[in-house]
Amino acid sequence: MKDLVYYHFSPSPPSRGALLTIRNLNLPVEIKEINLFKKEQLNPEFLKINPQHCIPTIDDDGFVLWESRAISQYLVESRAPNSHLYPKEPKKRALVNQRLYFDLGTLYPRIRAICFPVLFLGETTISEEKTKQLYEAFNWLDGFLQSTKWVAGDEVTIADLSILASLASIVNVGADISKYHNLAKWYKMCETLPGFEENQKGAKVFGDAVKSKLTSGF
Ligand SMILES: N[C@@H](CCC(=O)N[C@@H](CS)C(=O)NCC(=O)O)C(=O)O
Repeated sequence: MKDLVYYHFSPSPPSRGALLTIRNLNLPVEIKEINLFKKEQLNPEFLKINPQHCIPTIDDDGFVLWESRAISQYLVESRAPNSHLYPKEPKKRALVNQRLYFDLGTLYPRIRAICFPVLFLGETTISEEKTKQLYEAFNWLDGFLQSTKWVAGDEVTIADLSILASLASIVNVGADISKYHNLAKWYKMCETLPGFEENQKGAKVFGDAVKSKLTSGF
């Protein structure tokens, strides 16, 4: 069986999220970079693989899948079905899913609402309203972490990895998490996770790209 192929762009938060799952499972992988700044996702060869032209995308011996959280779920289920990274027990799994959907539907869209217009649409400031929305999401996340060590329980899961990739991106733009004590403690604890440094490197490139176009910060 061939190694898993991972189409990746390191500044991209979702792309780093599923890569963290690969690193935490310690899977052999062939990474193929798709440079979004050069619009390589629109190359005909990549469009044949993923007509929706988004990364991350995997090719697992001919099985193609995109959507970072679906990739993480698939990789744990296919490679390490008994792993705590995606627990099988229904209530534990439901909580992991809820946190993943929180990232997909709330946290990451609020980060994207700040960064996408700066990176691609010529905006140079961050509105008060968008900042308020971001910090509201931090506050909810801080609340999740009040009674558990990790975002969905006392063991690390793919929800932590997905949220880490999102959060590191906006922290590198300059967002301040220090007032959210549980969140700040969790972020520090994430330093122990495989792939943390690699994620930080990509998040820094992302943060620097956004900051280079801003005339003022948060
Ligand atoms: N919900 C998707 C989002 C994927 C996504 O939007 N990826 C962006 C980079 S952050 C992308 O590939 N953009 C290029 C394009 O859509 O053409 C996921 O989590 O994988």
